[in-house]
Amino acid sequence: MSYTYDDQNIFAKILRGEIPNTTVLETEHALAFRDLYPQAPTHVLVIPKGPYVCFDHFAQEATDVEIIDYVRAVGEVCKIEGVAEDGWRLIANAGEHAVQEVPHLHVHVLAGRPLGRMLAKA
Ligand code: DGP
Repeated sequence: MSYTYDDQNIFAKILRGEIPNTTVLETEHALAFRDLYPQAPTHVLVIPKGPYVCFDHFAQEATDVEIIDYVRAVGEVCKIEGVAEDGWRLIANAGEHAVQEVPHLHVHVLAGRPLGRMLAKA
């Protein structure tokens, strides 16, 4: 599978400073900001700064430095948001069946209320 990155996606625009965001954390290779349409009291998106479409693209092509920075950024967001005690969920949607709306890798950090089961039973 080859990945084609569209640099006009909304998160690319956020990274270029063309669209505002509410930043929670910025690192050398990652940015974390609040979701515009929060689905839980804590709903933070964590994105790499590099042009990766989705998690599998990132896992296959990012450098070790980018991957370490990104995973540590998720951990730091958890600390900042204080989610560990009551529990939280990490979601990465990829592609059509997962209804990925923005084609720049992002994980959702969700917390602050009971989140229910991971998937509705089919
Ligand atoms: P997904 O379905 O996994 O691609 O989630 C995309 C998320 O991005 C969705 O929860 C809403 C959020 N979102 C869309 N546009 C914007 C925006 O302009 N700013 C911010 N902060 N979030 C956005």
